[in-house]
Amino acid sequence: MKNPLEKKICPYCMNVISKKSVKYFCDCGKEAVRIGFPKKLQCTDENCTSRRYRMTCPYDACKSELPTGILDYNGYLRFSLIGLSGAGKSNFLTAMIHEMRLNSTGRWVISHMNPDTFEAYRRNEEKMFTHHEPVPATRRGSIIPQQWSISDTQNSFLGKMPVYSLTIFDGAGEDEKSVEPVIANCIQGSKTLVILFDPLSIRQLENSMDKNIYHWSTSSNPNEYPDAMITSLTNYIRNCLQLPPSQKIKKDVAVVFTKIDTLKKDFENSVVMQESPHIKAGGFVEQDSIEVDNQIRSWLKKNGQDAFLGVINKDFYPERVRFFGVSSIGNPPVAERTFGVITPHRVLDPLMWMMYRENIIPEKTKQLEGK
Ligand SMILES: Nc1nc2c(ncn2[C@@H]2O[C@H](COP(=O)(O)OP(=O)(O)OP(=O)(O)O)[C@@H](O)[C@H]2O)c(=O)[nH]1
Ligand SMILES: [Mg+2]
Ligand SMILES: [Zn+2]
Ligand SMILES: [Zn+2]
Repeated sequence: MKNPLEKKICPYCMNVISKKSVKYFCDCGKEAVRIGFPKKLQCTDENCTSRRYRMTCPYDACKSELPTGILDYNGYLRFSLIGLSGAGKSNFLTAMIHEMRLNSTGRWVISHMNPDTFEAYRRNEEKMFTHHEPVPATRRGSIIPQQWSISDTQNSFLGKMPVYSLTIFDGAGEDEKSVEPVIANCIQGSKTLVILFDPLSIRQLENSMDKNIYHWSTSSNPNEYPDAMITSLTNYIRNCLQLPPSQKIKKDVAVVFTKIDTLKKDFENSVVMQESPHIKAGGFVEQDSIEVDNQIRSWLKKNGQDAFLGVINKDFYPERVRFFGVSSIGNPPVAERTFGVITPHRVLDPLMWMMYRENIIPEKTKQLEGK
């Protein structure tokens, strides 16, 4: 269970907020104050009859409306999806929320905290799961952090159901040159950085794979130097954190290989291609996750990408890094911009790892088939 005394943070500017510091505004636009016993909100205009109030961030540069209940959550998970354009961030996020909503065996209930979050998700979900098309590329300037809450319906803390706040930031493909303040804030405030990497961006794979599948799965050009791509990303993170090159980045890092469906030939029946065990086990199966981590690292080495691992080791603390393999659609696309049946594969693994690291879910051992 999480520490209920954990600092509360504004999900937009990432500054610390508290019950005392937040501001309230009445529907009429005037400030509202908490008075009486028990404390009740009241408009500062004595003649106002409105009874609807908004809670806002106290920082002048932010003043964003805060999701109701933000001060009462049991824990906060905040992560940013970072990756070059076309890495698969938005399809991954959509599949992840979709799986949490529909396939988490009823234990976890995920709810949006504001209408914008749900609308952003709904649009992408419809594209992917109804029309079987990839979600559109994310536009710069249109980025909002998504605010979700996760309720653990099978647990209780002092008689209450634990609820965790989940702030997710899905940016437009990162490039080193420009760092927008909203992105820098989100990266600074993230506990975990989720670096998404498209294995198809490794040039040599282009020739070892079905040409159609390759082209239907990539929207960017392959690259001779995947390690340099990772360096661009870590430089970008450093810029956001204003961190000199001599210091490692002090964050948990999930390095997520996307589009793993296109590598079935390479991974065959290995663990990464098998169904994820975590949700079924009701916790985090550390052993499974370590096996997946090893398999992805070995695959990189086999494909001559030791330098990739070198950059990760140099820029992050090795004990805070975990590799994952996911497929947001489960199978390669069947035509240009067309998905077939969508069966997301292991898309909840990185989130479950974060929940495990935050003591929200326990460690479980691997269950044998049929048990
Ligand atoms: N085979 C396969 N292709 C995928 C998968 N996920 C995404 N793709 C392909 O990758 C393309 C880019 O995916 P996006 O999720 O839009 O990538 P992004 O990182 O959000 O890109 P930007 O918004 O431009 O930063 C999609 O148009 C799909 O063609 C997957 O799981 N498998
Ligand atoms: Mg995107
Ligand atoms: Zn704020
Ligand atoms: Zn009023």
